[in-house]
Amino acid sequence: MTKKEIADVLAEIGILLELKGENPFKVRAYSAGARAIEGLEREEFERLASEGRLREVRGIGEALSSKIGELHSTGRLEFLELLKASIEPGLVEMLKIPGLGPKKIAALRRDLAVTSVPELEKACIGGRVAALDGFGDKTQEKILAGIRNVEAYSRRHLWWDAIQVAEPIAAGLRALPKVTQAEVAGSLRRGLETIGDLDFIVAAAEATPVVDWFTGRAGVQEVTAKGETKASVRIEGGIQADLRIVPSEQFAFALHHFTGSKDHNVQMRQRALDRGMSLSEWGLVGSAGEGTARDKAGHGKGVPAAGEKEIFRALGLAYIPPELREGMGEIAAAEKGELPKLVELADLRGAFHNHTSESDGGNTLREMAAAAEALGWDYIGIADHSKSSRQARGLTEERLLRQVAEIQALNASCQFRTRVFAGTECDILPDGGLDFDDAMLARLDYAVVSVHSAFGQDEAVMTSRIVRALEHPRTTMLGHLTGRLLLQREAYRVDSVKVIDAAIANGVAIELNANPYRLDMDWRLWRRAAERGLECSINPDAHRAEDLEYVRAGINAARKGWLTRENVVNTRPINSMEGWLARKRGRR
Ligand code: DGT
Ligand code: CA
Ligand code: CA
Ligand code: ZN
Repeated sequence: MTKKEIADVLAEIGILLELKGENPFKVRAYSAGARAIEGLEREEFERLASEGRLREVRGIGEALSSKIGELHSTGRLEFLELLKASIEPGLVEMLKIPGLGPKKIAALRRDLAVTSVPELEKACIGGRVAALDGFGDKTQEKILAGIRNVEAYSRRHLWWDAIQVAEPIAAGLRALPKVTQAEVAGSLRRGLETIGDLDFIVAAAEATPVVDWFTGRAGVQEVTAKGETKASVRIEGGIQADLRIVPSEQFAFALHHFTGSKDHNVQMRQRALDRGMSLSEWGLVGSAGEGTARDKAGHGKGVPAAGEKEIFRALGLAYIPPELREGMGEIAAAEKGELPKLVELADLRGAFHNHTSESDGGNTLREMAAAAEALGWDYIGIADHSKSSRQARGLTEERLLRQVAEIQALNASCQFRTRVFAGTECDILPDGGLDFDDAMLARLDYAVVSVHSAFGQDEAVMTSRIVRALEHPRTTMLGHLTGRLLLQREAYRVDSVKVIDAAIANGVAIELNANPYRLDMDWRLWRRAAERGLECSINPDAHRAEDLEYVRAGINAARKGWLTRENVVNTRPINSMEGWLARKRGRR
């Protein structure tokens, strides 16, 4: 297990102990231990752990060091497994409800004997939660709303999580004998930000062994349907997955049909009808009376298609990439040959919104630069939090100046091929002012400005607050426009169109925050905005070195937003990027 995984386990133990109402000192020992581990450099941790010297670290005692040792060498911990088994699963489930921490849950269990979400819901409706010490009407209302959100959200999954589950299954299907092709279709292939279920389409000469493999895999929790050529299962994380097996001559049609979207399919079918044909998951056939040959079942003879390209071509269309198949004008554009050349992962040369351990990140400046270099990036921008974001250990002017000097020294040392830009993720204060003054901002290469407080402002106030920040001459780009967390937290209320107008008018880019929970600004807004001249920066908002890979999710969303390489500023080579940043620094 890695340092980060071990720290997560310790933090989890702390939470579970607190949930059980254990002694606060014991609880604190685990959360402090987690922080102590996180604070160590990776090499240092590895050395101390393998030499059995973790006790030398402040905040790690005898009990903790032996548990960390067990985790480090075996990847398991008997203590944790016993602990989990001793807690009602309903209590752990309650942790997902916003506003409910372990301490409150322990109190609910102690005073109301509530041990599951449905029981808690009942207690809220009956007003018994509000009557408890430290709860009150407002908390009770919030819990009830939270329960309903969790229910609504638990039916869908993040694209990022779903793809990690789906890719090994698709690879496993491809590796089966007699399987010629296998793809994930559905919303996952379209790159939608959340996924209802997975849809696998397989071309195989023989279906039974494929169905057996799919339903018998380790990790299948439940087989919900099993037929000759299809099956449905529930797998790890509660994700549903559908499988369909077709003969290879039908594969392209089935893949197209089950990729969807529904709206896209409806429009494609209508187009086929308008041309005297009929399109379905089985094929594309000429209708009766057109002199087409007919098979034994009376169907017209099908148009052959080795791939989806041929299906589109047969209907007079250019190939439409799956990301665009949302029934939002892609067919008209394909007919006129006006589909955009979509931006690709390989086009990215760097990214700007990244944190280090100086604020709330998990890796040092040097580690972030090394990770960017490993990705082949020409540049990486560091944008740690600003001083008002206290919970994220935001940097004061003094600390930021020190970081700028460190970045300059690192660049001068030429240790990495990747150039580091010095920036900030500067809080937009509740009145729209920025968290740093002009003199401070002038020392930086750029400023990402973001809202991290006063989410409850009404729409007009929030909108003019953000617009004011965009009008600031030192603002380079706007971070996470709406603050939404997919499946977790609603967006704050803001007039996106007014914000986009202001960004264009002030030559400010808006980020496409590539964190899989954010993907903010939403892809649905990008096409129109980019047509009107808005520039996009695809930003991982990385808090750890491996988070830089989130740009993959960002590229997905950008493609869904019809963006080309020209629309995305961080596809620029370094010289042109420097020029673009410098505009805002009054040098040109
Ligand atoms: P999801 O799973 O909710 O994230 O969304 P999808 O798009 O993966 O939808 P799903 O799994 O229900 O079905 C996969 C594709 O199959 C869908 O995108 C289009 C096609 N499909 C399913 N039901 C219908 C339908 O009633 N009419 C049409 N035209 N296509 C359908
Ligand atoms: Ca699906
Ligand atoms: Ca499905
Ligand atoms: Zn932020």
